[in-house]
Amino acid sequence: METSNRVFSPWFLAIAVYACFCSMIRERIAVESSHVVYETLQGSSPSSVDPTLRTGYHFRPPRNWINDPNGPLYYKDFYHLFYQYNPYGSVWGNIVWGHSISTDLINWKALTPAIYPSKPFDIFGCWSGSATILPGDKPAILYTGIDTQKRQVQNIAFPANLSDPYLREWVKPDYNPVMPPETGLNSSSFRDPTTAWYNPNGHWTLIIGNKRDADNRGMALLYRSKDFVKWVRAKHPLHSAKNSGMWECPDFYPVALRGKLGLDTSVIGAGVKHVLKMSLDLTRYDYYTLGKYDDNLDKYVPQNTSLDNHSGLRYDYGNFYASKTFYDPVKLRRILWGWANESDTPKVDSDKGWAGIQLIPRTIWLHRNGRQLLQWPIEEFDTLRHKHVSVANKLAPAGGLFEVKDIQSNQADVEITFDIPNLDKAEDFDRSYIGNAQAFCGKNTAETKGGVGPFGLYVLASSDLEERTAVFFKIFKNGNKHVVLMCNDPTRSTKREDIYKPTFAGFVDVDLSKAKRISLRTLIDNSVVESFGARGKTCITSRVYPAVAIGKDAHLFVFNNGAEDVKVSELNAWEIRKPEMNQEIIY
Ligand code: DQQ
Repeated sequence: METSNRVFSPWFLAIAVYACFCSMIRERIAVESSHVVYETLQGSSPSSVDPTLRTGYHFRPPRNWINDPNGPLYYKDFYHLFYQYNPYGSVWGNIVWGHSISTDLINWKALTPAIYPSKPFDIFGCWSGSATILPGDKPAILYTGIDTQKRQVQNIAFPANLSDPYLREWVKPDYNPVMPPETGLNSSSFRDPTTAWYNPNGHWTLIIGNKRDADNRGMALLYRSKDFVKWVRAKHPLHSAKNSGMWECPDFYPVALRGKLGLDTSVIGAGVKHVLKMSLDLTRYDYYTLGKYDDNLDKYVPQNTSLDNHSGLRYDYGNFYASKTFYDPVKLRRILWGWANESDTPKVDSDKGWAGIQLIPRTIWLHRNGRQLLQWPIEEFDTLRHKHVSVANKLAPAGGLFEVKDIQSNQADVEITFDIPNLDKAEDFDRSYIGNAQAFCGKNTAETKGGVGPFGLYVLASSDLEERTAVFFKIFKNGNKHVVLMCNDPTRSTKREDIYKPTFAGFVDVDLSKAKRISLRTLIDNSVVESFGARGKTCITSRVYPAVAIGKDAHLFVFNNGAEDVKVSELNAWEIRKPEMNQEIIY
């Protein structure tokens, strides 16, 4: 099979040309398809991990490689997170389900792997999957196994002991696989079962990611079961889109039309919309549509404001992939977990002894405009805030910048609101970039002088600003409306030249004619920059590896390279404490 440490490689060019994603080729130098095995780097971990650029407060195991979050669930007072894990190295391979527990989703204790190859139906790997809580508070996991014939098959596992709140041991019945690839299905593009929902017509329903080779059609295959053991594929997929390639890690869930409360995955009815997310292997981004689920036909139709292609909405416009949500029955919210890969070379990852993190869990809900989702770090994250500085009503003059001092900003949380008193100097937006923010920001960097903006933050910056990662906004006119872009520019994030430094960007759906202000929250954690624009409307994550701006030598600046002054009406920044992060393993 395939593997990868880096998501990005020359393979992408060939694949993308084939798929006619020509504009993307310009944006992303290279994207590597999943599952490339670096044989020489397996089992070559150093004796201790290199702490220099390692994240402090993002989810990670004690050492080695991780990828997709799997089967998040809540059971008997504990949150559980499983994840794709290589016990033998810091590149992809030998995949098992790592397992950790928490009472607050921020402090984690590591357990031994929950699901690992041990049977003919998963002997070559235990790949991604999801948990469903069955009636009587009984968790079940469905996951993809790689069987003796290297086929992708879907298996079920149950806790060995329901009175163990840690759910340490899982049993895989011998009647597995419960969903083998039937004749006609490509057994190497058949994976990642979702959480099941209960259809009022009397059956459990779930989807599995798939690709039909004939027209490169990505699909969400639909399966039904009355007893959760015998599963039958429906004639039609829940949804599909031609030329979209393999749909990895699909997710399907309801959101309330109003308010922030989340809904159990089985909620269906008039007061909800549904979200269908797929992780496109071709581009390595997570896309979603909002739409209507018809439970009689088991069909999903995206609403007309949701583009059902690679120009559509993304959870995050940066390094964020293979995400999964779950319903938190304690705080009645839906929580999103996403994986951020490294952007360093596999050899360096291997030498460091670690690779991959899960991003800060985000509460996710529908914006009242019904057109998009909003995301915000879970409230528990704020308990890690300590030393604090604030700035109020300070000018960021055209062409100027100022430093935010008195906190150590290599592990920090920064919230800032920019007031833009005058939009007259906003330039006309080049309409050829409509739908392609990333290409625009790739050309127009943080240094490109503009009318209104670029303004924003330089994070993980050296004192002389030779190294810096810019997170910023730029505002344009389009007729009598404004176009707002949010960009993450890592091109000067490090002096090292062997690192992949893609510029990421998204549009921000805000109406500046009402309130001429825009907010930004950025979580900085040594080698990750995770940003939330306009209270979670547009999110961008990137991985950066400074050579100088490390630890105490990392600085934080507010800059404005536009021709118009902007005002920082409010800035609050906190140092972030290190939580308990999987230090000790509980057996
Ligand atoms: N990662 C898993 C697959 C999934 C991919 C293997 C997505 O199940 O499709 O580690 O990153």
